[in-house]
Amino acid sequence: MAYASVCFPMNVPVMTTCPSPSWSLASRRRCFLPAVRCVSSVPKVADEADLFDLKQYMAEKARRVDAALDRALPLRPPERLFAAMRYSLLSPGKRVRPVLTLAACELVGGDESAAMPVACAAEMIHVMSLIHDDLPCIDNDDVRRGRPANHVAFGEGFAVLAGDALHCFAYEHAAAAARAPPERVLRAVAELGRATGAEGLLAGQIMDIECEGKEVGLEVLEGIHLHKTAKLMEAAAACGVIMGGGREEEVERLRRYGRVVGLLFQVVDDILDVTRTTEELGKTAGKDSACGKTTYPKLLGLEAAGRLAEELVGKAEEELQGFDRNRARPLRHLARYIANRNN
Ligand code: GRG
Repeated sequence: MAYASVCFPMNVPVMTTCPSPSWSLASRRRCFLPAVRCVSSVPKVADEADLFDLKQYMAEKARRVDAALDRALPLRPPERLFAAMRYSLLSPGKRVRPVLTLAACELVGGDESAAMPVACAAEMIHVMSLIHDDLPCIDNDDVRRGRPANHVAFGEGFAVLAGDALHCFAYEHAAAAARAPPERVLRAVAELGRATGAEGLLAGQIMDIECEGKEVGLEVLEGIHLHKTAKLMEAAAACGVIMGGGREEEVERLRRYGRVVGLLFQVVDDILDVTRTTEELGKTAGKDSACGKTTYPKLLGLEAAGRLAEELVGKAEEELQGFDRNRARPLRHLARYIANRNN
């Protein structure tokens, strides 16, 4: 497999054993990328019958997620550790992952409150990964969400430990705060652990490190993002259906939706990295090319990367077909928002 020789020259077992079904997406010809050569089927003009104020929806959901996060993690001893955790957790993020969980729960008729602790856990895991990602030994970034990164504000040791503490607390919170049948809670906790661990987000970060400074192709790039970004979004969406009591087939549909949206997110991230300023992004612009990272615009050109993003929106919408059209509206518009976001 091309990836094994490019990224894991030391024969790390995870690569030789094909860690998860999604890893081999490309080699099974289910790779999203070749389709970029086709004309996009996504209409450029919004469907007028499908108007929806996603901005207001996101703002309202984010407000409730913020309040739930604040309640979940009050300041207490050891105070500097909790202060470091709260600093990053409550900083102004888009809350895409928790909103995915809440919207997926409501899609199958569940109540928001059933999914909120798991939604918060997904955000805690995401924030942990941002804190660790910014560390000098990983991505070495000083700015996050428009503020000094955690290690800049609290020092490296605290940033490592605040990330670790948030990671542990995410599972504790999902398990202890959920008011739902225990089998749903157990399954959601397992989903989050699998998405984060050595075959999920962590695998993506390892691949990213191994590939730094190397020329990689589209399949490898897709493999990195499917793990580093999409796994947690898949799990966030699947967990929403699980907590809402959805059927197995619905869990899998939302998992696929989350995967496509995760990849879309990264394609757009790469585009924004070269088209926006640091102020607009709230993180360092132009970082990818400065670090010699392979990106979609670098491999495909900006225009084709944009067409790929449009195509992924279409694939996300396909996964929502068959669900109640009104209930699916937030997720349909969320995919479009991710494609058109500015930061
Ligand atoms: C210790 C288990 C463990 C994991 C850490 C460092 C690391 C391993 C993983 C890095 C993962 C990472 C930072 C992926 C990038 C994901 C991504 C696209 C982040 C930006 O997400 P947004 O735009 O950010 O949703 P906001 O700030 O809006 O939440």
